[in-house]
Amino acid sequence: MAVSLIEAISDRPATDGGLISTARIAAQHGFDAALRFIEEPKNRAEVECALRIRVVENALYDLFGRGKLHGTIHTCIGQEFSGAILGKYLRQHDYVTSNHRCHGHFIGATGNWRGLVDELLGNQHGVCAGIGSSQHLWADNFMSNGQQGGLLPVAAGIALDRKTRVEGGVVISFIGEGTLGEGIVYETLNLDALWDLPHVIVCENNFYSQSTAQAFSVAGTIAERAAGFGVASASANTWDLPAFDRTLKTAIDRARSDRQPTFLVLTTYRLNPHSKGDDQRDRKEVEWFAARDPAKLAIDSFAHFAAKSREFEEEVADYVALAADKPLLSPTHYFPDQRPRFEARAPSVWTAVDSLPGSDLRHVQQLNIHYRDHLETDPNAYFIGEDIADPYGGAFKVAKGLSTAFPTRVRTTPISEAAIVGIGIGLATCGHRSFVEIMFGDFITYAFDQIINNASKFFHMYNRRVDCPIVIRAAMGGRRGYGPTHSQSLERFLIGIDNCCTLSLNSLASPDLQLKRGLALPGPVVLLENKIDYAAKTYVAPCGVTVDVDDAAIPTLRVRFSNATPTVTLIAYGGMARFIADRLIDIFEASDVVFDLIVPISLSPLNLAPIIESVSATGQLVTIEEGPAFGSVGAEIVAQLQERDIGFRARRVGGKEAPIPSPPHLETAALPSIQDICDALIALGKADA
Ligand SMILES: Cc1ncc(C[n+]2csc(CCOP(=O)(O)OP(=O)(O)O)c2C)c(N)n1
Ligand SMILES: [Mg+2]
Repeated sequence: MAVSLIEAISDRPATDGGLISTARIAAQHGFDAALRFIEEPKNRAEVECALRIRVVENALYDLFGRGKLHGTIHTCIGQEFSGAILGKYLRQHDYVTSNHRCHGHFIGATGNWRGLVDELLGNQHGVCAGIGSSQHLWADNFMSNGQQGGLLPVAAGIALDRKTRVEGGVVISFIGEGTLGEGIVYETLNLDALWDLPHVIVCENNFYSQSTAQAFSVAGTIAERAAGFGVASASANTWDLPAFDRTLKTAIDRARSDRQPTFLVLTTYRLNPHSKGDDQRDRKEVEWFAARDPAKLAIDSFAHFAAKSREFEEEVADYVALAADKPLLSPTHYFPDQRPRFEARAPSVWTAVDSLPGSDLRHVQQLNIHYRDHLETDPNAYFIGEDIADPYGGAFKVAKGLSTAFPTRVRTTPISEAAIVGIGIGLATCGHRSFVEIMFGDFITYAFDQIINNASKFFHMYNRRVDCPIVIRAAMGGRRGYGPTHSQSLERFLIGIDNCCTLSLNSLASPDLQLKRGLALPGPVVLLENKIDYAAKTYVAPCGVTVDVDDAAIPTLRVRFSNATPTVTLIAYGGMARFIADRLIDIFEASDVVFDLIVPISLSPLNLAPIIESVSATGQLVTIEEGPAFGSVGAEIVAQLQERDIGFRARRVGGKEAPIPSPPHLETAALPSIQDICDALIALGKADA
């Protein structure tokens, strides 16, 4: 069904915001002004930049149409002046983030059109060696990614860095009007305003979101969205170029000098399809705007620009011919070292934990001291989260005293898990180790886009040049009666995230010992603390039981009976580890089985060495975790051991596949019990017989 602006708007008269008139009036009136801008000698560089963008986009579109580009592209034909004028106001430390329609912004910001062409042709000279292609660019303080709105909080994090570390540095982010449907836009606006961030968000309103006319995707008015947050909003369009030039300058100046955000709504129109072959717009409507195309105006009206355009066409065509023969990135360069930092090593060297410095403080106090030390020794580190400011100090008090000691770097935030993780990611890409607290682990789900599409992907997709040392801390686990949305253990979802380390702390040893080198990792870390463990003091092994730690960078702990040979390996982590350790004797007495309890701290990647060592000796394995066994850490361990052809038999014990209920008797029934563990041990024994 063809949906034109006119048809769309006639359906929605109350909310059309005068769409057709806005666009048409902007184009009609602005067109004269465009001429004034174009003929001004001082604007020559910007006009030429717009023509360069046009020529490159035409070339790419042509290649795409002929099947010479892999994947997809979104050209900005008709919208070029947006990127072209941007370049005029950028300074060395400024940063630009963009979206799927990023080519014009990239060329405007960096001038590196050759690197862009190489990138889209997929060769190794591309700005990211051809890995990300059209939508995933990183170079010279420019970053684009393909999920709508997902880079906005990252940009806000970079803006926080620019505000505190870089005199006058600002961040400019581009989104489309269709992206106004994403909640992350509003989380970011809120934080931009609360923290006075030097962040200019340019919302390019081209009236369509893929195939959907604005009347079907945007309610109310666009500019007033920002006003509600107290963020200055401004309007401009890509026809009245002098006004856009002034408006953009004012917005960037406000960020640079006053350290204030601006939301700039830029009315524009794309003349090409969204991507290719996906244009259902009324042709008359497109033609109407094509007749008012400022780039064409420059070419048609000025011999200089016509000549320039031809010159660019030749230059770009020559370059495309050259680029087509350039070498492609080899798979061995892209995949040389899957999980290089955590290679399984054997045999493990074990040390008794009680021979190492211990602590009789509660786990929460030990964590507090641990993070305080981090903030003290690393003046660039940030610690952010909901309700963490003093005197409250966080829901579980891990942050107690930190905001008083480090008031600029320890920041309490609104309830915006996605945005605060995004801000932590932005800070991390600028070299700040950032700790972001998720009050209840269940709510890390809000931040999944940030973790999966940003933090975990940056390093590889930007060709190994963007590290993201964020630590996302979350209070995980049940047994406190908090009920279905505050008790779940989400490890099985987290371990599936590539290039992201999932660590699970326990109270069998001090956090310092468990994290001795863990937080120096260059990539993102999800660090799970356990709600039950917070109140516990470090485990003291009963007589005849020892706790050992191995020598891996992220260690594994082992609890074992001193004078007996284990016949089964138990594996548990997080709060479950302490739950079992506190009941070792009960389990032994009920099952009559001598076992090793192996407690990994890194769940992903898994260090298999100590597990292999134990299971090779026992031949029997029981994994125990609070989350259901389906698709779990236990499932992964069993699969990996199986692939190593160790003869063993296994059982997995996990929680019920149901929301965790609040009443104690039901919650207890939902989570693994000592009886469940004994049953698994006995079942293994029976299978052996
Ligand atoms: C989170 C997310 N949902 C869906 C998509 C698929 N998608 C790519 S572009 C696009 C339309 C974006 O519209 P708008 O923000 O107006 O930008 P424009 O394409 O008009 O420049 C959609 C739905 C996506 N990339 N990200
Ligand atoms: Mg749009």
